[in-house]
Amino acid sequence: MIRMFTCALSFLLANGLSAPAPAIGNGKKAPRETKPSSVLAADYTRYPVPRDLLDSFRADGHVVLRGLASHIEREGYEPAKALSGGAAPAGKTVIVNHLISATDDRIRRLICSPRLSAVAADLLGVPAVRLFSAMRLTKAAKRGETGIHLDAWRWPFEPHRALTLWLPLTEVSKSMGTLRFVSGSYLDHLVREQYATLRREYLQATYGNLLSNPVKKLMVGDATAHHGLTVHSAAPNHSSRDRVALALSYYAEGTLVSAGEEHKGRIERYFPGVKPGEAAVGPDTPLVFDARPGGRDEEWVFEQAQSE
Ligand SMILES: O=C(O)CCC(=O)C(=O)O
Repeated sequence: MIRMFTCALSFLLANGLSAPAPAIGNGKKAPRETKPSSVLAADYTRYPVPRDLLDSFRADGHVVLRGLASHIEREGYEPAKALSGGAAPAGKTVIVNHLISATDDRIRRLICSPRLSAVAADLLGVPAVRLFSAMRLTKAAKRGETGIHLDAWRWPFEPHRALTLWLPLTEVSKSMGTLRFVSGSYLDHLVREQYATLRREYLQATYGNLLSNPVKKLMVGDATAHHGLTVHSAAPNHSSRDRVALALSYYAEGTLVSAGEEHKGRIERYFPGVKPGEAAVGPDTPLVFDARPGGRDEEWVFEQAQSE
């Protein structure tokens, strides 16, 4: 609940709208902030996804978005980077820090940013999206590759309209472990129908040779986006520096909770009280972009990519 509130508050501030007036010592309400803060308002700028990138996301299930995070979003990079990471658990190459409950305003503005969530909506060809997870991913110097996988394995909802934005928090080159994708894999019939039961060994044997790395280098503010059913992995970090990135996963409003037994624990955690087949709405999966009629972002021109 708190998370939903703080995302909503970040949104209000980013839009220069009035936040609820805080109570002051004598019980009276403090005067409302009526003027938008130009700095925060600047957060709410549109990143128009060019048609060719929408088309290539539809065809390939991944795309590179240069300069996606404006300077305001990047403001959140420093505190996100500064979080202490701890050690990678045995057998893992990447340290994961969950940021969804972060209290630092700059991190909250970053993970709830309408600029980022609007791009997720445009790529998916839907008018509204929820944020499912926000993770800082650290691959320490000299650590090996992130195994081939599907993000949908971890998602307790139907993943056909869902994606992850991966934003490096420091400049990264290919040799530091950027993501590698199998183009078009998210359209494979088998992947779409049986993603939950496919094993890593199967993905490796079937797609391992088809993984390709679309970029030599990503600057701070650049991002890659991949569909939840795109087969992918990440290269080893050959450098002597940690590779730190942010992964934000979004799903379309209207998505349903999955039916499989394997999702039971996550359904209880993310969607308490919601049954398989019902709308995937939970207290920790805030609606971060809504351009439906009457929705918060209705005035934004929605660049409708054809729905799948
Ligand atoms: O950062 C990594 O090494 C892996 C990230 C990944 O696979 C993802 O964000 O889906």
